[in-house]
Amino acid sequence: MRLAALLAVLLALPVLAADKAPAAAAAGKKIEIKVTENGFEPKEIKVKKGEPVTLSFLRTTDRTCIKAIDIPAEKVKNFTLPLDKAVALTITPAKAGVEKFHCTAMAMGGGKIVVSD
Ligand SMILES: [Cu+2]
Repeated sequence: MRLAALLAVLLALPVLAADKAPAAAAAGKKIEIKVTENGFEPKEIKVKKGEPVTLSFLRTTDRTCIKAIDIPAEKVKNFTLPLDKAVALTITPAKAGVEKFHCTAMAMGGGKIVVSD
């Protein structure tokens, strides 16, 4: 009896995992951030701890130094932002707090990812 129950659980597990994967992907949030002459727009975004979020960056100007960015807390370094072409980056912030993002060249731009519990 116990063995049968255990087998039933083991057989059910992959099905449960397969069920959950698409839901989790669908729940993944996407946030668009533009890089204009005013810098990052928006400068501050809000996300939840432990939830994957896709940041889509679109740089629309050559007139700032923000041509590549760093997000030190996510170990993102020199992520290149081509002109007029959106590029996506998925992160899953592990703890609540504020993660900064800025230009690679001079650590400018003052972007903030506010991570809540
Ligand atoms: Cu800069």
